[in-house]
Amino acid sequence: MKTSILAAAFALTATFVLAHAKPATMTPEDGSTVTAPEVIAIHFDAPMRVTAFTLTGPDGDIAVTRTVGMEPVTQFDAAPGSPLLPADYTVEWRGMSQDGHPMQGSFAFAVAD
Ligand SMILES: [Cu+2]
Repeated sequence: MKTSILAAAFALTATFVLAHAKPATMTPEDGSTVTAPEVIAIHFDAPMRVTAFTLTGPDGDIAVTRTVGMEPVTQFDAAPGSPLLPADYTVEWRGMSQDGHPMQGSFAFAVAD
């Protein structure tokens, strides 16, 4: 009995220490209208291994260059392969938090005329 209580206490502590990372800010901000961004960024509150990043525009997926690989980072940047024309865009990402939890999110922005 005592052992299982200790195990439960340890599990709770571990969960607290290794809380999963989540996005703190995104650039461009979700729902914003901006001039064509040179970099799309996600700032995480703790290191995140970003396993997938997709930028979608009116004609489908747009090639981006990641400035980081698969290492866990708090600042993820990706640059569109060509200037973004005025339109609506969506970003979808997937990642692995350092506590082992898979995470995902999306946000959208518009490039103004
Ligand atoms: Cu978690």
